[in-house]
Amino acid sequence: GMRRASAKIGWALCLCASLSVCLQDDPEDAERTPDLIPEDGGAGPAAETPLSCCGAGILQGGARHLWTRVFQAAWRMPGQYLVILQRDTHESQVQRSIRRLRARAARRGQPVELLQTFSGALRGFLVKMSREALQLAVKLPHVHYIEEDSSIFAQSAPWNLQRLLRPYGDDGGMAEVYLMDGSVQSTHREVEGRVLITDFNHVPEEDGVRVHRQVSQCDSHGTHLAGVVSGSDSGVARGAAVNLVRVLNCQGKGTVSGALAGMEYIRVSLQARPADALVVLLPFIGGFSRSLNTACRDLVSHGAVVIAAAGNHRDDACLYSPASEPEVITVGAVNSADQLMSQGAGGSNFGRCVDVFAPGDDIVSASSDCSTCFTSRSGTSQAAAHAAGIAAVILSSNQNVSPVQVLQMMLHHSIRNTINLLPLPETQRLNTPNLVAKLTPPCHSLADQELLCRSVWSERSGRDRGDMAVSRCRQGEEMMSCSSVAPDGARAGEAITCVAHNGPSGHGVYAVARCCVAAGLRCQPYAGSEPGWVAQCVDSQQHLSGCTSHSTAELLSDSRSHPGHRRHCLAREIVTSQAVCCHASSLECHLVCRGLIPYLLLSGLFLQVELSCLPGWTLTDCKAVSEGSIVVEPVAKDNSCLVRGAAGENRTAGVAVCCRVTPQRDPETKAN
Ligand SMILES: [Ca+2]
Repeated sequence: GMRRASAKIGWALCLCASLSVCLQDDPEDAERTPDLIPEDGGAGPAAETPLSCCGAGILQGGARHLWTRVFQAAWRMPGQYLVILQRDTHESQVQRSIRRLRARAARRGQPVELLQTFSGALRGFLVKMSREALQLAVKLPHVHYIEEDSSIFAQSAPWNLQRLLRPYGDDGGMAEVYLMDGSVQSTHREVEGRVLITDFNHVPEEDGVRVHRQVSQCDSHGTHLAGVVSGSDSGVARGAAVNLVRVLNCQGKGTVSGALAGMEYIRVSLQARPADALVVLLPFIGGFSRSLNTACRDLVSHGAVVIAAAGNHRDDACLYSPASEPEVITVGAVNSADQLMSQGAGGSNFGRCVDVFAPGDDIVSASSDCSTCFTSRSGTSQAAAHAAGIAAVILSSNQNVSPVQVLQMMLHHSIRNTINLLPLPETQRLNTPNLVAKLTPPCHSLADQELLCRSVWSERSGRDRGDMAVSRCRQGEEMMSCSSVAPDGARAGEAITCVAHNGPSGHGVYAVARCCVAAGLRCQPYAGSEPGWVAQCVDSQQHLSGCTSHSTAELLSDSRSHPGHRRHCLAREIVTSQAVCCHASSLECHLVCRGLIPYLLLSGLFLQVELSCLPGWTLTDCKAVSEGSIVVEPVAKDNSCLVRGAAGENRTAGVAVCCRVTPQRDPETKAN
């Protein structure tokens, strides 16, 4: 009784206890600590893990999560655990940890079966063991966290054959696409000669005792996707080479541990034979997995463009992996009318973790029924395969573009504001991107010639006073503004963060960073020296791209400063202002400022103004300036800035900053 009660009362205490045990490394202490792992079905902190660990998260003090498993109970694989060790753990220490775990478990009559070791992006091992042995594993030295293995699933389902896709006109011949899927019928006429089946194969057994196994069924998902990526009639990038890494079985099911092993295989192949243009396509989904997201991030840091299905659960994509990983390009699905794909009770996932949507409904491509057969399928897998094809084309026609530049170019050429987001939950309408990916116009190379920006939304902060939300730009991007308060900003060369604070009676805030790429772009924040002081760009070469503000004395719901001049950010008495100042060759920035005007909505009269940048200019900042104390909501969406306030307040204005990098003229053209 006491044991259970103490486990329920203080998780933080339990974890602290286990940490001190780790440090002392005294096996006998283990007997005296309470259970660290909640029982199945119990409402333990593990159930909250996906939310608190997800993406650009909320800063929360307290317990270190040592144990994690997916939110979706049916996808869990109890008894199979990924023991992830600290990053700098030496190979010999990994082996020692395994031996130690086995020895300790053996003393208690608990067998531990080692299934796999990881020595790539993650250090650790996969074991089959009991819950009792798991209690011992948590206390091993060097343990970073333990994740219960879980299932991942292909994200498409057969659909009626209705029409053939009009073939696209580019080839993507320089790019190599690693497809992590089931198998592919490499002799299909659509993909013949372009698909390599690698020797990697790591899949769970099919469910059910008497599975009617048809070879063509095993191939159906992968063959269809390979066709969407590079099929000669139905493909987006018809010249791209596809390498299959088999992580899904004939039922379209795999495991997180299998996917991790597959990514390690790709990593090793890359080290042996570096590729200039590499895309990794992950057309599956599982519950939120810290280890899977880490492995994706690692592939991106090695130069791969990693593209994942958003998932077909009509749900927040942030609750799933690899969809929730910010460094991954997460793709939702739309139908031929550019509306969200729906499939019975399911449909495309959405939310801030989705980067872009792509065609994913009723897509005709290669069928594994015969070498000349076609079929129609729907799903976010198909959408992700489209995006992978587009990425292959971008990579093939632009030398040396980074993964984040590929994302920015894909967003820049997307079709805007066609999706009706009203059916989504209210909190998801604001941060779901209204963008449908399409192919870059041929011969239109943009890399390094334009300023490209996107909005990056944080998770919503908690509702308590002082709760914070953090948004981060990806590696290679510069933050040109932060739409809420930023107390610390960033120093040049460090990770740039955008922090928003919840007000005294607030209901949670978002931090929205404007993250941009351009040749030689460098941004730096300058804070006013004291509250109430003007913040300004000191270098005459720099341009003001945005203003942020915060108050240490009092958290205010109305504490936004604004760019009062071209190079200044004004601040009110107790507010510290910060100017974000950027430099790039031929960068120009200007302010757009306009008062709010009455606007009638169904719910009543509002004051509103929408500010847009002129063609060729990119929105970097969007703020509301108010002399009153009303709640105003500035929202930077795509290339326009929407400011809304309550009726009766007429001293409110919207302020936007628009910037551009003028394309460098060819000196020879100039001479003529
Ligand atoms: Ca992303």
